[in-house]
Amino acid sequence: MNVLVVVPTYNERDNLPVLVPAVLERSGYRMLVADDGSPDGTGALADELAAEWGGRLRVLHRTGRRGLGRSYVEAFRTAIAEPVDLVCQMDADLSHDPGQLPALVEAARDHDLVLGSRYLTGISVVNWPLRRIVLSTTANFYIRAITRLPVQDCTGGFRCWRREALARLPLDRIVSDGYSFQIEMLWEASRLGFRITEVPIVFVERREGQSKLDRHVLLEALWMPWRLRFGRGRRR
Ligand SMILES: Nc1nc2c(ncn2[C@@H]2O[C@H](COP(=O)(O)OP(=O)(O)OP(=O)(O)O)[C@@H](O)[C@H]2O)c(=O)[nH]1
Ligand SMILES: [Mg+2]
Repeated sequence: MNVLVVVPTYNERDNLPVLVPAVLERSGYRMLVADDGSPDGTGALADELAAEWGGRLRVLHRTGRRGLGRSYVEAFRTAIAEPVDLVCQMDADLSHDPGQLPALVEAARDHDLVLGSRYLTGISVVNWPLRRIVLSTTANFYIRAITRLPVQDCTGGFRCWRREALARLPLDRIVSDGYSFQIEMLWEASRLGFRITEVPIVFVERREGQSKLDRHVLLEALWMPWRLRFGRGRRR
């Protein structure tokens, strides 16, 4: 299987040099970094890493308004035009363990979308303060209750798509900027009747750099389930 791993970055200069070799140590894997003009120089660092790794790492330098959703949409548009079987997505902050990529890839043999799930076997998060655990589990409960999406972890960013399936998603309809992007993509995948499954992952809180989770991102994620359920047609 040929795998392209898409990684959005904003101020991840301490994390990216650790992540890249950990992903690319496997043959058949390539990476696409989508940097949003990080003030800390992550983009330039990514270019240096790309020179080191030859054609296996490419960097997309975004201009214009920054945003996680926008970055993913742009990167996925590039990814679906690539000659790969699978497109994975993961955070750059080492919260997602590259060692768990093969498990996602394996499950994608007979699924269109594989979700790395923190909530499949209890709650698998390391170093999260209690308030983050409460926030995330409550958010997931709330999102599932409104959207009736049949999965445990609707907001995670560690996923694997079959490229052909990803190419069928209406990327131009995606409006989320923050991490409610993950909810929207999952909703569209579910509407299209994709074969979706979850595999357990362990999520480790970032050690370096800062979280970009802010009030706007949270409000967007609270609003999005209602918008999806009532504003954009019901799930089949
Ligand atoms: N290109 C781009 N990447 C972003 C943006 N915001 C966040 N990211 C990246 O998206 C990934 C997830 O962001 P985080 O800040 O870790 O958000 P989070 O995982 O929800 O929050 P924490 O759990 O606190 O780390 C990381 O790789 C970030 O660098 C953005 O506006 N543009
Ligand atoms: Mg993170």
